[in-house]
Amino acid sequence: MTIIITAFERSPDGGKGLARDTRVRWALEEVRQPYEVRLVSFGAMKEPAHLALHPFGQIPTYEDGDLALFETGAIVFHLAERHAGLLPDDANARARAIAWMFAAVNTVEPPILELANAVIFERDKPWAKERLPLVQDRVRDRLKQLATRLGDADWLDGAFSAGDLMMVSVLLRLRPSGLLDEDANLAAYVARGEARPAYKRAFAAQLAVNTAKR
Ligand code: GTB
Repeated sequence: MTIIITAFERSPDGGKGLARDTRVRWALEEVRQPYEVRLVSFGAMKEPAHLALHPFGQIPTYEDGDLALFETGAIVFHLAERHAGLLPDDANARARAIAWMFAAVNTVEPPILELANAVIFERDKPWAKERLPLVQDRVRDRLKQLATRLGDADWLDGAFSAGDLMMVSVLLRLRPSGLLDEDANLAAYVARGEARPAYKRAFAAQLAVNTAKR
C-alpha cells in the first residue's frame, strides 16, 4: 500500500518548511518509506471528506491502507515503531526518546505557538507591544532549560531519534524570531537536524510543491 499524506496546496510560508507536513515527510525519509502527497486547499480541509480523516480540519494526515492517522506526534511515533532508524532498541532508551517526543509537542511547542500567534494575529492589538516581550520571555525560559539539558551533545539522548526529529521540527518555527540564535548550542542542534540528508529531502519536497507553477 502506498502511504499518502496531506499537505497545504499553498503553504502560507511559501515552502520554508514550517508547515507540519515537513516533520512527517522527514520521518518518512529517515525510515526510507516512499509516500505520495494529496494537496488540500484551506476550503477542502473543512469539507466532510477531509474531516473524516482529521476531525479538526487540519494537515497533515497519514493514510496507509485502512489506517488513517492525524497528529504529527502520533504519525511520527507510528513510523518510528514500525521501521528501524528513529527509536533505539534498548527499552529504556526507547522510552526516553518517546518522552522527548512528548516534550517537544507538549512542553516546548506551546509557548512557541503562543509567540507565533502573538506575532501573526495580535500585532494590531493595542496591548500587543506590552504582551510580546512576556511571550518571548516564556519561550526564552523553555529554550534555556532545553539548552541546559542538551549541553554540547549532538542529540538529546544518545543517537538521533524521533525525539530529536520532533524537537528540531518544533524549534524551527522559531527561526524567523531570532530567538533560536541566542543560544549557540541550540542553534547548532537545529542546524545538525537540518543537515541530515533525510531532512533535506523532506524540505526540498515541500518546497517543490510551493514553488511549482500552477
Ligand atoms: N497538533 C497538530 C499536529 O501536530 O498535527 C497541529 C496541526 C496543525 O496545526 N496544522 C496546521 C493546519 O492545518 C498546519 S501546520 N492549519 C489550518 C487550520 O487549522 O485551519 C501550522 C502552520 C501553518 C503555517 C505555517 N507557516 O506558514 O509558517 C506554519 C505552521
